[in-house]
Amino acid sequence: MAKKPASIVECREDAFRKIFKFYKRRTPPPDFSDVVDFSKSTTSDKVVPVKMDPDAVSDCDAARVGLLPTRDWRAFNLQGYPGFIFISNPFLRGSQAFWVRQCLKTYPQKPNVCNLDMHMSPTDTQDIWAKSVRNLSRPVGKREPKTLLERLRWVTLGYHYNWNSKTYSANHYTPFPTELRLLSHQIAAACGFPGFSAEAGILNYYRSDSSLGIHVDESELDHSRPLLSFSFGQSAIFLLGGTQRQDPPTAMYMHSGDLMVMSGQSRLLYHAVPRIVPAPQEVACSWVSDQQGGAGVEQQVSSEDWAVCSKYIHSSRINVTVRQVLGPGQSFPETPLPDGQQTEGKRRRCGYSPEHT
Ligand SMILES: O=C(O)CCC(=O)C(=O)O
Ligand SMILES: [Mn+2]
Repeated sequence: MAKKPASIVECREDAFRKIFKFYKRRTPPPDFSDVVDFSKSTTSDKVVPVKMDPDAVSDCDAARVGLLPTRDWRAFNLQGYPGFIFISNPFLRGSQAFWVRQCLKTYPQKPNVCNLDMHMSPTDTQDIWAKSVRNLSRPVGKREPKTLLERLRWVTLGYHYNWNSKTYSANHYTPFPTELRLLSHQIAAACGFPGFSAEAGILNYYRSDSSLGIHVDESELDHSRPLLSFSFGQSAIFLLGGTQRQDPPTAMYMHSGDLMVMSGQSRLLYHAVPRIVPAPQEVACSWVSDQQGGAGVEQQVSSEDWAVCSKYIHSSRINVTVRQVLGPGQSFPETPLPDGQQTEGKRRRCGYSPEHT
């Protein structure tokens, strides 16, 4: 067969990056009309409604972690992406406040690990929330330099992801947060993965100008388990591609409260976040009352804490991914690779934690 001219090969190789750059572009702003929006009652033939297993999670267990009964979830498959499930905000009204508070106040605390630990002493990163709140209440204009909360980019939980070697290891583990484990367990069970065990978490904190580069999540040792992703705050354009960089991705909105489950053939697909976009008005308006009125998890959030959280999510986005690292009975390889070294297969993540333009 005749060899393709270099320009055509390059063009095919660039398919994901081209679309990534298209959505990242500031001037002129891109046309968003092709972006799938699962929050709208869409009739697109790409979007296929799917029913959750009604018996997998009791209404009481769901409510305990702030979820609607599974029969009321609006869940979808996407044509061409077997194993990909999108659940459009299955949270009870008001319960996102609890999860946002956990992501901003609780999970950045020790013994969890965050980006600030890379260049600050443990004492300086000891109580990110308290140190930031103190500064946030200063008069506007006298708030330089940025608070630690504003400088937070990522937090890792459970088996702490090593960004250099792109691996997890047995000797860098701290207990995975119980309530997030429970939430993940229930979502996975409803999607047909009753044995899911939340072992590692990566939280990404995005400002309005942040993006997340094209990558595949393949560092987990068992890929037969789903990867769960939760979003809070501002919306994102999420790109879901194929197994090759030259496969053009599908663009979709991820709004506050939305969940994604990447499993089966979709577990190892290229994906990226080229852009953060303002939350639709009805979503942002619902946060105003998020801390009031209910009888569930949001009641654990004080109005002082909610004032800080609500201010934060009005300009930022938080994404939480939860992963099972090991299969049943599996253990880490005896001799982990030295720090900074990686295998060929692990090299596909680039620009992994949020970047800012
Ligand atoms: O922010 C997102 O929606 C994606 C995050 C992600 O892909 C990751 O943490 O691996
Ligand atoms: Mn990812």
